[in-house]
Amino acid sequence: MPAGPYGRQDPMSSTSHPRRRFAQALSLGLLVSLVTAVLPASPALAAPSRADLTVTATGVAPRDQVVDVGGGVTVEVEVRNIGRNRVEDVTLTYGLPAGAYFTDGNWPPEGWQCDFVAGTCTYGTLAAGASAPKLRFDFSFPPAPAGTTAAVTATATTTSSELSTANNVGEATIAYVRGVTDLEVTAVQANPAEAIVGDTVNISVQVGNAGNMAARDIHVTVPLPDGFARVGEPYNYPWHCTFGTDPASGRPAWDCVNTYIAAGYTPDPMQLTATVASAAPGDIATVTATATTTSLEDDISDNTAQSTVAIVEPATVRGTVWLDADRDGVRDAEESGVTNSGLQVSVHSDSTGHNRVSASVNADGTFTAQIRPGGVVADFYLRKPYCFTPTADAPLASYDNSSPYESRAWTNPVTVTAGGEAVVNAAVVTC
Ligand SMILES: [Ca+2]
Ligand SMILES: [Ca+2]
Ligand SMILES: [Ca+2]
Repeated sequence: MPAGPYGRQDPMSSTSHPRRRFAQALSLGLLVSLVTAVLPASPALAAPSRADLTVTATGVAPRDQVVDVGGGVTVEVEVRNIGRNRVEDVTLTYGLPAGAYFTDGNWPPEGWQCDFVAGTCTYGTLAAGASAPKLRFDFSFPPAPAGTTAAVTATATTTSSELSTANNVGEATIAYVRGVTDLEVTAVQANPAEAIVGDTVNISVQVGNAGNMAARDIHVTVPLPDGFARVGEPYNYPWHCTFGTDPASGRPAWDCVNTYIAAGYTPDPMQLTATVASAAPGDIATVTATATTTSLEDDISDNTAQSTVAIVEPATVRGTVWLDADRDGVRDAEESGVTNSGLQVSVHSDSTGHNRVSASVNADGTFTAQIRPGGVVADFYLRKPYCFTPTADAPLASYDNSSPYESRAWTNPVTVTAGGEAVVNAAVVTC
């Protein structure tokens, strides 16, 4: 088999003969010089070493779409130098549809300086192969029919010589879609869910906008439940709640207003308070909230939600604050309730400390209170010279006799059921 530069070499014989090796070396040298002679004509090396900016512009989902009534758009632009030389003094000029503008709050990334009124940004030197920090800006687009498109363009220029300027424009296409709001009453809560006559009920209503378009002039109507009396409207920002007559039903109702809820946003809930005035145990009071907007809305099936309050019989807490006259820690037959002590008793919810009711205190040291069923604690106040003392009959949770004028005590929690009764006592000695 012949060996040579144009033939297939036998690996066993290619270097075995000095003359053949010499011939190979000659041929190889010839080939190298041929290749060298041909190379300058190849396109890759024919290119002069110049800079070359490229620009890409991309709409950032979901703000690469805009609703037909007009709205917000976000576009990201990247400027890159794909050339072999650095570029200097890069200027990027934005092109926006008529009526579109940079919204407030845009800020150029590091290294860029922008004039958002003129729609231009500048950057210093960009090395060969380097990308400038991406520019991500928000725009407001004017109304246009759904199905149409509009574009944000960004065009780069430089004082440096460029290989091509055909790739210096980036364009982000923005699609117009139909805009629709979708208010949702996401929560109606009434606390407590079981109440007695006289209780304060806290009503909380949360309304959000699940649509793709901002909702305007939102009203939430909450009729006063039957048997309830309005107390007030605590701090409700961003809602503004008033109480009056609902024009639609002629019934007393709250009307809570919010001028604007952005697409996809759920503001803080509104809080309303009422007392159970004239209901009877066994009644179920219904709290209903209904949301409306003047903006376009297709689905109003989720614009109403309800909660209920069950009116239950109160529980009774009663007892005696008795004087342990012989100080033996036992309530003896002749030891009666303390008198002329200025005794005050209140009963409140164990878990929250709220829902406090004052007990009726009798001259003989007995008392009684009616309260919402659940875990409750009684606390006592009386004047000196009486001091509280824990006994087997009255195992206090804590007491404080330190004041020269008064003494205070708190019972352990007891649980009372609707219509049920619990007895809690306290013992005092003269001190
Ligand atoms: Ca270019
Ligand atoms: Ca809805
Ligand atoms: Ca005693």
